[in-house]
Amino acid sequence: MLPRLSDTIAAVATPPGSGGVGVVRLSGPEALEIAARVWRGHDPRTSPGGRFWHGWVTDPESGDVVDEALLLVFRAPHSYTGQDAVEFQTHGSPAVLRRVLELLLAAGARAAGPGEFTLRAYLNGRMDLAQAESVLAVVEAESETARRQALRGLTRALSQKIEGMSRKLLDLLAHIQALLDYPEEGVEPHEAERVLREVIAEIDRLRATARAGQRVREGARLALVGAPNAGKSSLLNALLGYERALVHHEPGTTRDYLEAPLELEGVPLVAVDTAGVRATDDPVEAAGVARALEAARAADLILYLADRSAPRPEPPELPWKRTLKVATKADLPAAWRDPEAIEVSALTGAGLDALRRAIRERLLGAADEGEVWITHERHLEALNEARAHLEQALGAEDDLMGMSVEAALEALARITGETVDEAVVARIFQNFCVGK
Ligand SMILES: Nc1nc2c(ncn2[C@@H]2O[C@H](COP(=O)(O)OP(=O)(O)OP(=O)(O)O)[C@@H](O)[C@H]2O)c(=O)[nH]1
Ligand SMILES: [Mg+2]
Repeated sequence: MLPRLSDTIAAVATPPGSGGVGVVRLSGPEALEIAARVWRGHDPRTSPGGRFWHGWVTDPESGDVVDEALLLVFRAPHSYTGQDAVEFQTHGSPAVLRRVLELLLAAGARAAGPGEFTLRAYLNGRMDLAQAESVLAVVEAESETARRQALRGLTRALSQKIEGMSRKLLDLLAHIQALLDYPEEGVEPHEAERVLREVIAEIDRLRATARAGQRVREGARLALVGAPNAGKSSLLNALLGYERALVHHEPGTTRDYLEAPLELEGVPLVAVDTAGVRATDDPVEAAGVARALEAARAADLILYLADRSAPRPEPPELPWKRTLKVATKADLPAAWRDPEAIEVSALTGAGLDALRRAIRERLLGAADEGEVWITHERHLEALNEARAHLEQALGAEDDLMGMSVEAALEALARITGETVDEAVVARIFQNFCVGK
């Protein structure tokens, strides 16, 4: 069940903690009325939309001033939610924000649930469902690439693609219908197969970006493994740009694994430095080696490092499909070469850019930055389903083809939220923060 639109809801929109400014939002039919009760300054009820006023948030019971503030007035439908709405900009103190919210609740507002403002925007037709999901993605974007992709969603780039495909399928459907309804009228045989294949190809282009989309949104784990002294900790530090891990010429320096967050070419990563892998009788070192191999198994991508200036070691068992080979200490004379390995020197920085690019390419595939990426599992599922129906439509009799095309249209429309059930909508908005 979705929450009621007729309540006036309030929430602190800025993150917990202190900041220069804090924002409390209010949206609903009573927004201006409730705001007026706690405001000393220009009466919001007589204010046009799109204006802001200076004044004081005031406790109506005691007359005490809570804070000096700005009040922003939005009038339906020209607001984020499409309803009458008010925003208070106060000083960004947790004590002030809590108090302002308390006063608004006492004055008749209800505490907003997660994502309820954006939910209202969606239900009021201010944005479609894919856009609403992009709002969350923008808020959560941790890297430049993630931000750019989320913004594409916000500006309806994905929605427009979906609508473009849907239009082609609707035309096809109309044609099939005409053939079925007026067989004697000599309706031209349609080019169903061409249209179906065209839309399938468009869907496949989008599906190919899904891995990249998920990676930039959720990040990936990168494990550095190799023999002791291979230069794992040195490479981690070089990628990070600061001395995070202990480096020493003694083999066996890193005993436990350590994790460090890192943004690499627009991809948010957690880099994991591990103990050097070798056979050992030392129980503590053996436990470290076991953890190293565990970290490798859990990683989305493994860097297997081997010292190029020393005899080549026997590699451990690794999932080679998700492993990049790295030859380290490239500033020293080479004892061996491997054309498959990326040569780097943590000391001079040589080869690091090539390594970064290779990591990015392995994690994101060939997805083009200029394209719309699929960033949500939900969208991918809908595309997969639409594709399956279109495959069925290929070569089917007209009436069956029509049914399959209709089913594909229904699946596509779920992405923008034209056909989607309430439970799904409720689940999507549960992931939002309160105040958005
Ligand atoms: N010349 C040169 N020396 C390097 C380079 N990278 C690492 N070293 C040296 O190699 C030694 C081992 O480096 P570490 O980064 O501690 O190696 P590790 O793989 O983390 O070693 P463990 O933690 O013992 O498994 C240190 O003396 C480093 O200074 C490099 O690119 N060039
Ligand atoms: Mg180390």
